[in-house]
Parts: sequence; structure tokens; C-alpha cells
Amino acid sequence: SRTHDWWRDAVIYQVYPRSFADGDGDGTGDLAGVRANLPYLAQLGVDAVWFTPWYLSPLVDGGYDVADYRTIDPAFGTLGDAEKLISEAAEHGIKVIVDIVPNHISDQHAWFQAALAAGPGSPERERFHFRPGRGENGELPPNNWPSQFAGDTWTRVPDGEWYLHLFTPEQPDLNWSHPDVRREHEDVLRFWFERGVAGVRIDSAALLTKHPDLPDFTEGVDPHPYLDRDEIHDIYRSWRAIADEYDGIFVGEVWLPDSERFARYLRPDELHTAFNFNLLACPWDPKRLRRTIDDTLAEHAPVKAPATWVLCNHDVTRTVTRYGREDTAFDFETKTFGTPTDLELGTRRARAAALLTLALPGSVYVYQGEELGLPEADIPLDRIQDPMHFRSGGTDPGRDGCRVPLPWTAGEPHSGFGGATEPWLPQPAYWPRYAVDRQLGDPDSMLALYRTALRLRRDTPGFGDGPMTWLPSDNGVLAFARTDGLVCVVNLRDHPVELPAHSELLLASAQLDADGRLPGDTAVWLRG
Ligand code: TEU
Repeated sequence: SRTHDWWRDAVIYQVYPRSFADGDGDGTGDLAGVRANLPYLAQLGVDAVWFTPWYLSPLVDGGYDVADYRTIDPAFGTLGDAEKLISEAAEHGIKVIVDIVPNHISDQHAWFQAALAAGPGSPERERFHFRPGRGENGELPPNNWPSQFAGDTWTRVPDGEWYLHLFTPEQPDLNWSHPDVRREHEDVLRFWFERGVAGVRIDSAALLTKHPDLPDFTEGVDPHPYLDRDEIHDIYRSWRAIADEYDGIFVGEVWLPDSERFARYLRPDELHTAFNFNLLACPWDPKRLRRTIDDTLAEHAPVKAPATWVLCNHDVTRTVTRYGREDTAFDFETKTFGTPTDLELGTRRARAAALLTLALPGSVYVYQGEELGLPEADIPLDRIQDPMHFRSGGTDPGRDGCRVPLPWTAGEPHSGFGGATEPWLPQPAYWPRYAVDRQLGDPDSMLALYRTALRLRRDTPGFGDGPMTWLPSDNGVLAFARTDGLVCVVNLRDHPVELPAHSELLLASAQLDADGRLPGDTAVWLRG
């Protein structure tokens, strides 16, 4: 059978290279650190690894400000290291997915530097969105578009023109109606597919194309001047043709509330998959979880694309912290969660959520540290690096709390992240408790749970791709069957419930009670 469908039920691990493992001991994670820990990833049992950007970058936005796609940032290593990493990963049966950020590039990229030097009216400026300002002296920004981060969307350069940046000023937006922009990205895709990567994650995938006049934005206007415009599908169709030459796949970061519009990206001639963020935004509530799962599967079914489940990533509060809160609903407007955290409760629920997610049909993304049950860390104000924090005027803590360097060995300096050098973000004092070496020796650890779940999922036909059927269950309990007699039961109540009789227990997120019942906030995999 052909191997091109591996992505339909893959478990994909997200590496944030800066914080995974530090091979040269300078306080920043790097590719040497990843290479040294490929056996760890192989034993965890993941099918692929997605690397957030590792290219040359001033790292203003953690690498989502790319200065050159064909060079690895010296903080992480060299292109040779990346090539070795890709082939060594393959030897461990692990595929590699790289991250492409087509909406914008770094202000240090040669194109933007050339545009600044060449001045108004130059062809160099046409690769971006440069405009004169409004107001008597052009002192007002060209339009009213809101920023994806807090703060301004336009920055004025010394000659008086303004340029558009939906994110930080160090991330100028590219002009996607310019042929150079299209050609360059097609070349970049080939560059990485030629080096053996199996897939590409597409950053901010619904933002690329803009209304040519850049008109003001009014609430409810359709089509939107820069979100999810029809022209964008033309770009992804040309990308798909390139990916098909290499048997490569795409995963889009398509953040859209409308499920029909979302599904338009998932077509046989466009993206293979796109992250579904509804699950991570969903509170720990049986009715809402069930509805989220049903809606997600319903929006994917007609286009025959697999659902792509995400509980966490480098942009959001870590799972055990989210689930440890009374009100677990993520508010996209304020980006907050409300009440204080009970880590014991959060961990219990995160364990159950892991078994729930890994039993659903589709592919699953696991963000580094989720398999260790890491909580969101508090970052001292003077150590925060995320531009989101600064651009909010300090009101938003930013996203560093989920990006803290991983703990590997409890007894070593900085929990064995690298060497003696203080890591780029500080680790909390309690970090050694979560270290990999401690968890490896503990059959009840989060790491042990993930390893067992991934092994079962891999070895048991029926998990992964294929249908699911809800089973009748008590109020507050989610129970569903997969093929081959596999059943997942999740108890979201605060008291124990009976499990189906005559079933074999494959895996439990916590101990059953003395009467063999399933306690609250616990999930099991059974064979009926
Ligand atoms: O995120 C895109 C995006 O939509 C973010 O604004 C997201 O809503 C926010 O981070 C949630 O808190 C991608 C990357 O994942 C992110 O790390 C980058 O900062 C951003 O693009 C810009 O490239």
C-alpha cells in the first residue's frame, strides 16, 4: 500500500527548538539537542515532528520573523545539522514537518531591507504593502485594520510612507498579488521538500491575501479585506501541486470561526489537514465536548479530510493549567481563563483528555512538555520576551509561560536542559519534579501514560482513522466505540460510574475505585 496516507491518523509532536534541549550548553535549545533526543521521541512513539521556525531570524517573534528560509539560525545550528536531523529522524521512523510563515517576513530579510533603501514608488516596495498615510501630512495610518497582536498595524518609515504588518513592526506583510512572492514561496517549499521533509505547517494560513485597495474594515463586511479571501485558494492549489510531486502534506493554521469556510481549505487539491482549535477552546464539560467533537467530525466528513486535534501549542496556556481552573473556557477576545488553578485537578483532567483525544478518529498534535504534564510557568516580569506582552502595554502576560525550556534530568543544573548557562527563559523552582528521568521511573507518570497510549494506538487497528459511534451513557459521561471493539469512556462527573460489564481494561488515566468503577475526571480504553 502507498504510504501517503500516514497523516490521516498520525500523532505529531511539536518541537519548539529554542526550548526543547540545549546541545551546546549556551542556554538556548538547538538542533544538536533535538538530534541527541531522537531516541526519546522514538520511544514516546510519535509518527512525526513539527518544528516551529528554525530559520535565520532576529527571533523577535520566536522565529515567526524569518530573515532567510535557506539558512538555519546560528542559535540552532546549520543547514547541515537540519539535513542530518531529517535523515536521523527517518532512521527512527519519524517524519519531519517544517513551518512556513507566508503572511510576513522579518524586517531584516533582504527584500525588506531593499525596499527600505529603494524608497517610494520602487519595484522593491511592491513586494510589501507600502502606502502614503492619511491626514494632511500623511501622519495617519492608511487604514483602520486591527492588529492580530495588540498595537499598531502600520509603521511609518523615515521617507513618510507606511507599511502594513498584521503582527509586529518587525514582521512586514508580504504582497501576495506580486509574482515574486508566489515564486519565492514555491521555491522555498521545493527547497525543504528536496531535503526530505514530509510536510509543511502553514502559519496564519487564512491571512495572506488582501483587498487590493486596502479599504477600512467594518464589522460584518463580506468579503473581509484580509481574512479568508477567495484568492487564497488559488495559492494553495499551486502549493498542493508541488507537495504532490514529493508526497508531502500540509497542515494549515486556519483560524476561522465558520466551519464551512474552514472546510474549504481541506480539499483534495488544497490542504490535507488544518488544526482544529475548537477542542482546546472547549471547557471541560461533557455536553460541550461532545458537541465540539460532533461538529468537528461533521465539518471534515464531506471533504474526506481527517480531523486534526490540538489540546495545546506554543501560543496558548498549557493544558493542566487550563483544566485546573473552574472556568476552563478560553476567551478568544481577552485571551484569559478566569479562576485560579488547582494543578492536581488539572493534571487529572489532562490525563483523561489525553486518552479522549488519542481515541478520536484523525490526527493528533502533542506540544512538547504536554507528555510531561508541564504546567504553565509564571515568568518574572523582567524576563518576559514575547512581543505580545509588550504590545499589550503589559496587560497580557504573553505566551512565554508555555515556552519554558524542558526538564530532562532532575539532579542536573537547569534540570538538564543543557549546560550551566541560565536558559533563555527561567524554569520554575518545581521544574525538576517533572523531569523526564523521574517520569521514566514512574509507571503512574504522565510520560508513562502517553507512551502506553501511543503504543496501543499504534499497535491496535481501530484507533486512528475510521468511524466512531457514541454509546448510550449516563449524564456527564462520554462513551464511544471505535472499530475492533475498542471503547473509550470518560467520566466528567465528580462521582464514580459503572463500566460496561465483560470488558477488558486496556488503559486508565487513573486508578479505578475499589468496586472497579470509573472515578470522576478519569478516562479508560476498553475492549468490549
Ligand atoms: O499565530 C497566528 C495567530 O493567529 C496568533 O495571533 C494567535 O492567535 C495567538 O498567538 C494566540 O494567542 C501564528 C504563530 O503560531 C504565532 O506564534 C506567531 O506569533 C504568529 O503566527 C505570527 O507569525
